[in-house]
Amino acid sequence: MIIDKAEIIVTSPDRNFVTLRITTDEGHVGIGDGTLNGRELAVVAYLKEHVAPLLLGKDAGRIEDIWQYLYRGAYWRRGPVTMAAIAAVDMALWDIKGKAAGMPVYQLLGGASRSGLMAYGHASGKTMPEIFDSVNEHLELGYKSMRIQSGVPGLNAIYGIASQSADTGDSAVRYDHEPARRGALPAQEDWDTRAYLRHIPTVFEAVRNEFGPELPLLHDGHHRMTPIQAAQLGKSLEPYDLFWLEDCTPAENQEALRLVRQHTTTPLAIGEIFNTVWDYQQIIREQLIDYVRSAVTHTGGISHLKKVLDYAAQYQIKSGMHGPTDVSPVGMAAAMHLGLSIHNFGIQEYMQHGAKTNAVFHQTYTWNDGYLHPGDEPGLGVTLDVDEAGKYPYEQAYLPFNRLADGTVHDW
Ligand code: KDG
Ligand code: MG
Repeated sequence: MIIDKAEIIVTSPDRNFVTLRITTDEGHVGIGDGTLNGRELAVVAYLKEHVAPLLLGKDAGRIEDIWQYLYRGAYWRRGPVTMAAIAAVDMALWDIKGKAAGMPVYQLLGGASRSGLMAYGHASGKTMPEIFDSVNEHLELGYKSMRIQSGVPGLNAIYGIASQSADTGDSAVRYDHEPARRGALPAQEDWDTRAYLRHIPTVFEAVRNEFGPELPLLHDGHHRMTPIQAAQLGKSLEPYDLFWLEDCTPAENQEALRLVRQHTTTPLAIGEIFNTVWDYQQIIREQLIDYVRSAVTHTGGISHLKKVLDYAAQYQIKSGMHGPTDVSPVGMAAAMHLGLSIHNFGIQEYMQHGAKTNAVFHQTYTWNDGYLHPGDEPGLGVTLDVDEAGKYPYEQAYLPFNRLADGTVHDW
């Protein structure tokens, strides 16, 4: 199984996706996701200029050795661009290994530890009636747990609120708050943490009153609070029994979470912008979080994220893998194979892709009654329709950014 081709395909059906396609001399083809939202072409250049030439002639079966060669051999380690590029290679090689073995990847990882993966969706709205409509819509879509993001009085545009309803039935519209095409410059949003801290507990109180105590509810703070503000929010949300509070602080300062933990029993989820086990070293060892948020796509692939999750398992910390629409169907499938096989699976984020994306990436994973399953096709179970992909050239797109009322740039 010698690698004789490594191609990078960029396509923008509903948003930009970067896919690596590896072909072996025996004709096996594997694909991997290297999409880094808003910085896609940096990964494309890293793969094209610095990785693809190194893969040619290598034995595709030596996944761990190739991983170490790309990570240690570069000298410059870690970081989102490097780790997304390595992730794309790793996923493509697992895809090939599964196809060569005639087995789905989860079988190669030890087999299924459960029959399906509980997944949460994104309910949101500017007002309470809009939020209730969105929760009802997600219940109809089969979701059994939900993230709730709310508008804040006085703020015009903030993270996580869809600007249109999903009346068309297409998820690309439902989730257009996860930016795909914002033009040549990033959109500006506004922020006021005190207004947010006052408003959010009233939202969860209303949702609990309307939908009852059982529905697992999640919330994303999107890195905006200081440790003491995060502690305050976690404490004020305790009566509403959250499944998790996500990214309450910008967690590259890992020890900040000690303070949050001292004050609240609301479970914490962190890590969608982390790339390696080293980013988690302290917060796992000191049990400062409850869920690991990394995506396979941004954390060096299946091989590396499995190591992070095995480490987390020693501390009863579970997976909560990132699954926004900027993780391609290939990255989502990889997450599902990993989630099905590990013992410490917690929950999977699942924002459904739009119709155009689904026509480019043919999927065999399934969504039934609130549970995902990666399917039983050999490999990852996703194929890329190159002709369809070719209809949608790359379009420049940026994530938005935040300013406070006085003009200061704040974490987004
Ligand atoms: O590219 C950034 C998005 O993936 C991120 O903003 C989504 O926070 C997010 C989430 O929890 O899905
Ligand atoms: Mg998040």
